[in-house]
Amino acid sequence: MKRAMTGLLIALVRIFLSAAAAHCGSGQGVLATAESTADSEPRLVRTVVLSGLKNPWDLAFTPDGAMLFTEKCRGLSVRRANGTIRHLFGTAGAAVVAKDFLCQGQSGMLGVAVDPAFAANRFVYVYMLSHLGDQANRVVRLTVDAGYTTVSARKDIVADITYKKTFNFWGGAGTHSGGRLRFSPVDGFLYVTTGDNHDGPLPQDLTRLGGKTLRVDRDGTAAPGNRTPAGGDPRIFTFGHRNVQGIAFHPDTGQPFACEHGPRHSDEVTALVAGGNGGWDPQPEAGVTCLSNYCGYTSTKRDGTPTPMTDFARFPNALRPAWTNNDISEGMGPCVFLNGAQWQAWDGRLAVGFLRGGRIEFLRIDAAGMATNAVTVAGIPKERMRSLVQGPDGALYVATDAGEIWRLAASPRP
Ligand SMILES: [Ca+2]
Repeated sequence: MKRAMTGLLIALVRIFLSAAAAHCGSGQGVLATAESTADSEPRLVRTVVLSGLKNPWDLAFTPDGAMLFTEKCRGLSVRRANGTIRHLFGTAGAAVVAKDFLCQGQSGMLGVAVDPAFAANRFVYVYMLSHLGDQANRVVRLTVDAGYTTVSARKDIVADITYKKTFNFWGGAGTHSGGRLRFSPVDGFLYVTTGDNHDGPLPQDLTRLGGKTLRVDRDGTAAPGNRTPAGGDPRIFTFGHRNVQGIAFHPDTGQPFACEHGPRHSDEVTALVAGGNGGWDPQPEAGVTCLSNYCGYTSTKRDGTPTPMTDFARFPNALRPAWTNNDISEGMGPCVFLNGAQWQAWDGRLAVGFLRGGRIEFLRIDAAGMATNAVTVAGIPKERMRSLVQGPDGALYVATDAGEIWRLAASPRP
């Protein structure tokens, strides 16, 4: 009851803040957080940068301030620093039409990343579903011209990331495709997150790329030091994942953290270590049957215990989650570390976005890589949070399924 009353109060405060923000005009409002009493916590100002988009999925900035963004069923576009927008790659109307591009369920044009040496090579990367070959998610490298008018020199650097081709009991084609692309600022390699496709054996199958994080160079070759278990695909960095749609690098240590969309009973943030097993194994155990041979929502156990996101009973050395979502899933998606003095008390926190949960939280991660505190960003609209990126201006950019890209800028409180 007390929890329900607290929830009601928070909801009322949010409604008030939303109404206050709505009166500020130009999509701009001064926001606060439920816990924002300390002087050292910054003020957040939200601005709507773009609206009217169709399922924006990810965004990335070039060094000169252009913002690349994807729309799941449309493709890759760019918003230049001067505000002009151009559809570069994807469906009809793009500067370059990708005839093999498919959009199906949760799959389509998902992650986008900019090469660390972009100023010299003009390389950008997208994660897209293609009907070429055996139908797969691909990491495609493109070269953007100096004026951001077109792309060229397509090279599919990873062409064999599994994709759910057909409907099964648990959902339609295209489900659980992962899709985030991020370069590590420390080692310079490209990290690719994938999903389990509602395929029971896939996350622990080291010969296929679904349910993994991958670590490759700009040509798609396995990076050195992945420590993939013997017999595995050397591009695999970690395995035993469900559906990783966020990956971020600690600003001090460079350690990658995965943000993972769980089944009904958990979401997880996990510090990744080369060769590690995330401990997700939705294939039926001996003597157990599951619909469509996938136990991800029900149980692999005779006692009915739900399949855990990290099964320490079967994998004692599995990667220990830094944070879990208190026995529910709210669809954790993107994440990024906040970095810079403008974030004051929140400098170094991990921002995580939720889809069904419709909110952003800032997690404090301790020296051991464990989350010790979470602050909910209040006063922002409740939307499905699809992408979180810190821009070159130090602000947090947010893409929502509803079709907007926001800028959340931190500044000292007056
Ligand atoms: Ca796990």
